[in-house]
Amino acid sequence: MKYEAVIFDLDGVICHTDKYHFQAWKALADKLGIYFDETINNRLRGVSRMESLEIILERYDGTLTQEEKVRCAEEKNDLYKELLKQMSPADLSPEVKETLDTLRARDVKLAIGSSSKNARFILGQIGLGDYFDAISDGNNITNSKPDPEVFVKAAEFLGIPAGKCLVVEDAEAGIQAAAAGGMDSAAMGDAVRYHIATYDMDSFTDLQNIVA
Ligand code: B16
Ligand code: MG
Repeated sequence: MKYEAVIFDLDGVICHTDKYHFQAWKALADKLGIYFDETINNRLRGVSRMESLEIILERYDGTLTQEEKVRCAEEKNDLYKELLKQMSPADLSPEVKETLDTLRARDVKLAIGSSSKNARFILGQIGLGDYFDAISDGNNITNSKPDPEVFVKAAEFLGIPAGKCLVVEDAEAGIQAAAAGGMDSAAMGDAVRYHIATYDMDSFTDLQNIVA
């Protein structure tokens, strides 16, 4: 088999939390009087929480101390976590679950490689709390995508060489991170339009053919 492991990004691949990120950042932006829309929100895909805040503050007239920035990020995250409580196993699509089960039945190792510090909570909400063989997330990295660290760690946790791992991503920075880590990638959603991945997918089930 060409790949012994598949490392999945979480937000935008396994499930969709964009609307909750948007709502929570919008509430903060409104409070600070900063313009914020879906296009700016799109730039936050795969980017860490503090880097996301810096992108939002590009349109801020004043200046914030580091302490104030940390408080803003905490405030956004508190609201985001409240919103995440609405998520349930119904937010896991049948095609995602079926594809994961098919890959597992072929003895492919399955891992998460997410920038989010809330990854384990989200996985629990959608009923995949104990599902993956390894989870590499925002809590075990110091450099975020496009740095390959999150995927390199996932491969290490699995004990599989990078050349035998396939990364599935919806963010441009995530595809770049996979390449920087010496891994092939499969793009879905927003990442498809850049045509920089090893494979561009139409649907999640395409993975069943890619990992043949
Ligand atoms: P948190 P992913 C990323 O998750 C999101 O795409 C990105 O929008 C978010 O800022 C980042 O996680 C950090 O999330 O604030 O929960 O730590 O796509 O890498 O799974
Ligand atoms: Mg993503």
